[in-house]
Amino acid sequence: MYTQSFINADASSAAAPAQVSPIESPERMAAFDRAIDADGRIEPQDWMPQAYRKTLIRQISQHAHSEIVGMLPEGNWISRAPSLKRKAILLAKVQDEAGHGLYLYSAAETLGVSRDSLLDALHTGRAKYSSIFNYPTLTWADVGVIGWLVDGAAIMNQIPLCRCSYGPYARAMIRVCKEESFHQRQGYEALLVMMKEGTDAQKAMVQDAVNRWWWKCLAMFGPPDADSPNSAQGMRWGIKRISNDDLRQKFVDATIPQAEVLGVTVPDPDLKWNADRGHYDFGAIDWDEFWATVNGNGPCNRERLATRVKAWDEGQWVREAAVAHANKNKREEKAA
Ligand code: BYC
Repeated sequence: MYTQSFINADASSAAAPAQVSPIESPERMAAFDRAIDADGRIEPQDWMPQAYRKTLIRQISQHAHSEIVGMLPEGNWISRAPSLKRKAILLAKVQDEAGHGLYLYSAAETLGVSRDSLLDALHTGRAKYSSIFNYPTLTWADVGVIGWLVDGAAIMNQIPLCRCSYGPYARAMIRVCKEESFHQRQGYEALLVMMKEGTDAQKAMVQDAVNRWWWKCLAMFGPPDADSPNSAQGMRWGIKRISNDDLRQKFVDATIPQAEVLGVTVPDPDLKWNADRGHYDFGAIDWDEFWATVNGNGPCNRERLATRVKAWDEGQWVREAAVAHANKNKREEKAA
C-alpha cells in the first residue's frame, strides 16, 4: 500500500508525471477548458494547469488527513463499546476510515506529490484537516451521533465529489460514499436503540450529544459561500459541484425529519420550516469558534496531532523494514 512513496523516496521532486509538460500554453489551456466544459474527466497523464493540480493536492490531502485524524475520536471508544456487536461495528468503521485515508493519499500521489511530504505537512501543523475532529467524545452517545450527523454531513458533501472532474478522486469517492452510508446507518441505529429502548439517563445522554455536535456539524461544510475563497474556482473546475451553503441547507432539510423520528431536538431556537422557500430556516453559526478550531485552538487539536505524530514515530521501524525488503527484492531481481 505504500508502494509509491517507498519507490520514490522523494517523489515531491516529480511535481508532474514525467511525460506531461508543465508548460502552460494557450492551446493546452483551451483543450483543458474544453474538457471541463464538456464535463469530461481529467486523468493523471493528461495535461492540467498547475493551479488545478495544486487545488486538488490541497483538497484531497486535507480530506485524507481528515479520514485518519477522524479515526481518533471514535477509536477512543473501541475498548469501551457496550457490547461485542457494537465493538465489532465500531472496529469495522474505524478501519474503513483508515482505508479511506489510503485511497485518498493514493489519489493525491497521482498528482506527483509524495505521501511522506503530505504527512509531514500534517505532522508539523501546516496542513488542515476537518474541524469536526477536534472535539472530544465524552459518552457512548457521541459515537452514535458521530455516525448519524458527522458521517451524514460527510456523505452530503462527498456524493457530489463522485462527479469531481479529476478521475482518481471521483473513483475513490464512489467507494468511500458506499462505506460512509453504512457508517451513518449504524450510528442512527445505535441512537434509535437508546432512544426507543433505553433508560431516561440514556435518552438524556443522546440529547446531550446532539446538543454538543449539531452546530459543529453545520460548520463542517465550510465558511459561507460569500466568505469561501476557493469555491468559485473549485466550482468552475468541476471539483466542487454544490456550494458550501447549499450542501449545509440540504443537510439540515434531510436531518430534521430524522431527528423527529429519533425523538431528539436540535439546539437551535431559530429552526423553522419555511414553506415559501421549501426549506428549513436555521440560526447563525459561530464562525469565530470554527476558525479558532481550524487554526489549531480547538479543544483537542494538540492531542490529535500529538497522537498522529506518535503513531508515525512508532511506525518508523515498519517503514524501514519495508524499504529494506523492497531493496532486497530489487537486488535479487537484478542478480537473477
Ligand atoms: N475544517 O474556500 P473554502 C469525514 C478550510 S472526512 C477545516 O470553502 P474549499 C469523516 C478550507 O480548507 C471530512 N478547514 O474551501 C472522516 C480552506 O482553507 P485552505 C472531510 C476547513 O476547499 C472520518 C478555508 O477553510 N471532508 O467526514 O473550497 C470519520 C476556506 O474554505 C473546513 C472533506 O475533506 C472544515 N470543516 O471547501 C467520519 C471533503 N471547511 O485550504 C467522517 C473534501 C473549510 O484554503 N473537501 N475549511 O487553507 C471539500 O469538500 C472542501 O475542501 C470543503 C472546503 C467543503 C471542506
